[in-house]
Amino acid sequence: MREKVTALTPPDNNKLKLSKIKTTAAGIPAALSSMKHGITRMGVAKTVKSLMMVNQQKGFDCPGCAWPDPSHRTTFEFCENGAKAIADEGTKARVTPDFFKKYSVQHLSNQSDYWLNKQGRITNPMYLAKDSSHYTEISWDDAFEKISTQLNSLQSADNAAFYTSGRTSNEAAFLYQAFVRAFGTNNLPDCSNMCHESSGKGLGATIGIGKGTVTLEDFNKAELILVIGQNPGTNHPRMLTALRDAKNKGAKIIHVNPLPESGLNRFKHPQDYMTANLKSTTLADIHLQVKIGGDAALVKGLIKIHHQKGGIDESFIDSKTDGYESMIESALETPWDVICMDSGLSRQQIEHAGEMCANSNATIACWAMGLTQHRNGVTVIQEVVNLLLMGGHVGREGTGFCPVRGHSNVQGDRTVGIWEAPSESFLERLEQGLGFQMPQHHGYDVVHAIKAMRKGDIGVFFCLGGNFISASPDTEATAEGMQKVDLTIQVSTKLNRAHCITGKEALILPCLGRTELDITKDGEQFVSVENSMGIVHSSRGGFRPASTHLRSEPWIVAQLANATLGDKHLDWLELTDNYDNIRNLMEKSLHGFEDYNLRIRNPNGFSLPNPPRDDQSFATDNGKAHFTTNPLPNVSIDDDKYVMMTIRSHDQYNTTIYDLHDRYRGIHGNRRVVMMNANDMMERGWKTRTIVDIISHFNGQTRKADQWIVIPYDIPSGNIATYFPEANCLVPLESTADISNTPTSKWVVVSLHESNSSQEEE
Ligand SMILES: Nc1nc2c(c(=O)[nH]1)N[C@H]1C(S)=C(S)[C@@H](COP(=O)(O)OP(=O)(O)OC[C@H]3O[C@@H](n4cnc5c(=O)[nH]c(N)nc54)[C@H](O)[C@@H]3O)O[C@H]1N2
Ligand SMILES: Nc1nc2c(c(=O)[nH]1)N[C@H]1C(S)=C(S)[C@@H](COP(=O)(O)OP(=O)(O)OC[C@H]3O[C@@H](n4cnc5c(=O)[nH]c(N)nc54)[C@H](O)[C@@H]3O)O[C@H]1N2
Ligand SMILES: [Mo]
Repeated sequence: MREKVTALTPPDNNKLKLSKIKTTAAGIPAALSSMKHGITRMGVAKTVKSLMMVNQQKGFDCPGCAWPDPSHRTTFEFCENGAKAIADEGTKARVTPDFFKKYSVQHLSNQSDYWLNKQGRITNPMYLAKDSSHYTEISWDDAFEKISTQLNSLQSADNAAFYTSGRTSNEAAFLYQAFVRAFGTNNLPDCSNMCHESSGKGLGATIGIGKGTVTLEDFNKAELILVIGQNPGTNHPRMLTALRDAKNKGAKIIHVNPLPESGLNRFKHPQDYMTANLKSTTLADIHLQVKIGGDAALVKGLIKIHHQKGGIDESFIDSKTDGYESMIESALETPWDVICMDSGLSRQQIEHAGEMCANSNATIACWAMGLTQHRNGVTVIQEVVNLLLMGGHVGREGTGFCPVRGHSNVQGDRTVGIWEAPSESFLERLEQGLGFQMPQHHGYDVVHAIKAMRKGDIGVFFCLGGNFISASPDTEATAEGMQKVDLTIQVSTKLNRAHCITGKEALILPCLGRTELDITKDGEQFVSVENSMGIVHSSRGGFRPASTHLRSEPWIVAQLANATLGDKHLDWLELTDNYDNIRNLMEKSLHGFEDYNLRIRNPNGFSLPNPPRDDQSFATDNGKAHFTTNPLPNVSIDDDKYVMMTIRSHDQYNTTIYDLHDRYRGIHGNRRVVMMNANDMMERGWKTRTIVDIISHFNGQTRKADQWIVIPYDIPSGNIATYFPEANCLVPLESTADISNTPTSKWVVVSLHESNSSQEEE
């Protein structure tokens, strides 16, 4: 019998240690940490070899993030957190069939995320039968037989959903969407729905492409760089090198964030020590410590000042845009007291930053989850678009939009068809290339997939990577839905909570990671990925796979398709003998992939078409970039409540917890903390380490998470921060961004209550 499993992340009951917030990012501690993570998990030789292969032209793309590689690379093109991602995949530890014999699913679900990940690489396909307590080994053939039987017995293809996480290569993702559409549905939810969906929607509607418009070279030409709502020191460390270089060439940087994130303060490139250069660089010229959700108000203020101080590109506005008059009128009508109240900033601070915008001839705006995961995620990005369009800061050197993507191929996955709401023209081209008809009606995104599961409308849920249970909002609601599904399948490298909270039957299909050799009938294969700046390039693994039973993602998808549909749509198996075959098909089916097999062999890859960047043209309804007029969001909350954002620590990759430290923020050993303003703590009579329960409030419903440790932190009054995935149980399923439907992981209204029992003693 299967016993009750735990969907909520159990705490690691270690002692919390606090140290000062770091003012300098990277430096020697980062170099040491890279080596330590590598050596303890992979050994010395593999650590050195892997660090020399990552992001090299003949090596593999770092699975850490989607930041691009410079065309003139050094021998070491990695950062501390990329090194951790590689060590995590290259670990010597193994999760074998014996491991699953020893531990029941219930036992596993009681372990923390940190423990689960630490157990190592999954070595064999595993099956969890209905009502059974343990996974048992299964052959690949039997696994595909089970999946295809279930898929083919569904009433409608729409009773299946197919999730993708953003590490999947272009080749695997393209084949996967082709299979899903041949099967008959557009139910292709992906991690992007929880991530940069708001950026895609916001940019698509205004500049005609849902992607960024800058290149790495633009950073060297920029006069002003806005870094809004992101923590590059932790999540995109190689971006700090680009910011440092920009800074050395005279650019100014404005950091907009409720937290004083260390990376934006001072940066010391670890490799500088090799040249005995001991200086660190100050990055941000000003830090605007905006209140959570206050960016829309701030940008309205910046627009007002920009308008007043000049620097407006009238000829660009006249010839290439529309909507300026109404946008500017609305900004000018917005009273300063509202702007200051909502943003939490003084008029003087905004004036200073606004003048910097007006004085810059070349501005770049970068952002990440601090903007996208809000109810107004789409419109706040459109405010940033308004600000840059005013000065014509797009499609010129040193200017443009830079949504900084998360997963290393999340952008590529969408480009090649992982899209639950495909446009007619996209489908038409796919149909032409692939030669079969596709379903036109849109499918489920992440939140709609969870709702469909909860209604019992999903019979098969297939996940190509990721950790759906822990990444999704409202953990308990998601778990309830997942447990109603008949069969869930996880294609995975490492153990995670999604292997514990499953459908009635479940399969784990273990796959090769980015760093591993992929050899097919036709020899060694490489795959391709697209970085955050629209450059498509190759990635080739170099290590012996963690187990002989592992298979590549393209192979797994092709077997799945063949078992389910036979070869009536495509010869799936032949396609994966040699990935050039898949790329030939992609060339025929996708815009911008001409001569794919040739161009992907360029050492630096190639750029996809990007009309705003290429020639300042905008593929919108009327060929103009649109200024938009957006009302300010309502950011007022009751006096006894706080706004909570759920963020990443320095030692995690999304739901993968590498370790229990958040070095730059000075938080060590325990992740169950609430970062809180010291005055707010005093008002409640709370000291450091007071234990509280958090209750989130939404539409009259409440959700509760017990036993969190309060610590004082440099954060605006009324705001608090917690780590995800622990706090995900507090993010309401219904609380999503308008238009993009992204969960509002950075805007959760909560109350805090001193807990009766104490978790730890000093
Ligand atoms: N090492 C490592 N690298 C990663 C990841 C990882 O987990 N670990 N994850 C990858 C993925 S998938 C992604 S999407 C990216 C995520 O990269 P980030 O977006 O940098 O990640 P978060 O930790 O969510 O940080 C959000 C930042 O926004 C700020 N913020 C929150 N709310 C607001 C707001 O209302 N306004 C403003 N201005 N700022 C706000 C927070 O203080 C924080 O600094 O990183 C990618 N890279
Ligand atoms: N509260 C809150 N929730 C959030 C966020 C937040 O900021 N706050 N951020 C959201 C964001 S931006 C994102 S992108 C999502 C992330 O959501 P996901 O992408 O679903 O989650 P990950 O934690 O990145 O997935 C980790 C798992 O992927 C598997 N994996 C790793 N490498 C590979 C590989 O090469 N192939 C395959 N098949 N599997 C692999 C491993 O088994 C690992 O356990 O979470 C979202 N959830
Ligand atoms: Mo993400």
